[in-house]
Amino acid sequence: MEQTLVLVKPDGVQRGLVGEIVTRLERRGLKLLGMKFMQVSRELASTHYEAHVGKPFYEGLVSYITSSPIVAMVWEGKDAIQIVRTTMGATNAATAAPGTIRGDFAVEIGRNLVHGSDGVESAAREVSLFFKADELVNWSRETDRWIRE
Ligand code: D4T
Repeated sequence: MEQTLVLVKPDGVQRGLVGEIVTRLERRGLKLLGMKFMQVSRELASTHYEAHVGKPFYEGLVSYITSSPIVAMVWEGKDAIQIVRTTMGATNAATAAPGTIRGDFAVEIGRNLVHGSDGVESAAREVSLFFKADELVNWSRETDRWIRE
C-alpha cells in the first residue's frame, strides 16, 4: 500500500481551504494516517526542497512555504501518489484542469495551494521528514470494502 505526503501550503491555510482539500482526498477514498498543523522552519524547507537548490524559483519557494502555517498529512491507498496528484491537478495552476484542487481554487504556480509527493522514493523521504513513525496511526476503515473490490 502506498503512502504519500500532502501539504496544504500557506495560501491554502490562509484562504480557509484546509477542510475543502481534506474533504476531496477523503471523498476520493484515500485513508488519512497522520495530520499536523505546523510552521515549517527554513531548515525543514531547504531539506524538503533540496532538489530545487539553485533554480531561479528556489528562494521564492522557501519563503512561501515558511511564510505562514501549513497542514501536513499522510494519506494511504493503492496508487495513493498518483491519485493525490491527479486530484491536485497540474503544478502550474493556470493550466490545471477544472475539477482539480488547483484548477478550481488557484491561478498560478507560485500559489498552488498543495503539495503531493511525486514518486515512491520521494514519498518515503518526505513522510519521514514531516512525521515520526509513532505519529502515523495504523487503523482499519469500515468503508474500505465499498471503496475497493
Ligand atoms: P509540489 O512540490 O508543489 O507538489 O509541486 P510539483 O512536484 O508538482 O512540482 P515541482 O517539484 O516541479 O516544483 C516544486 C514547487 O516549485 C514551484 N515552482 C516550480 C515554481 O514556483 N516555479 C517553477 O517554475 C516551478 C517548476 C511549484 C512547485
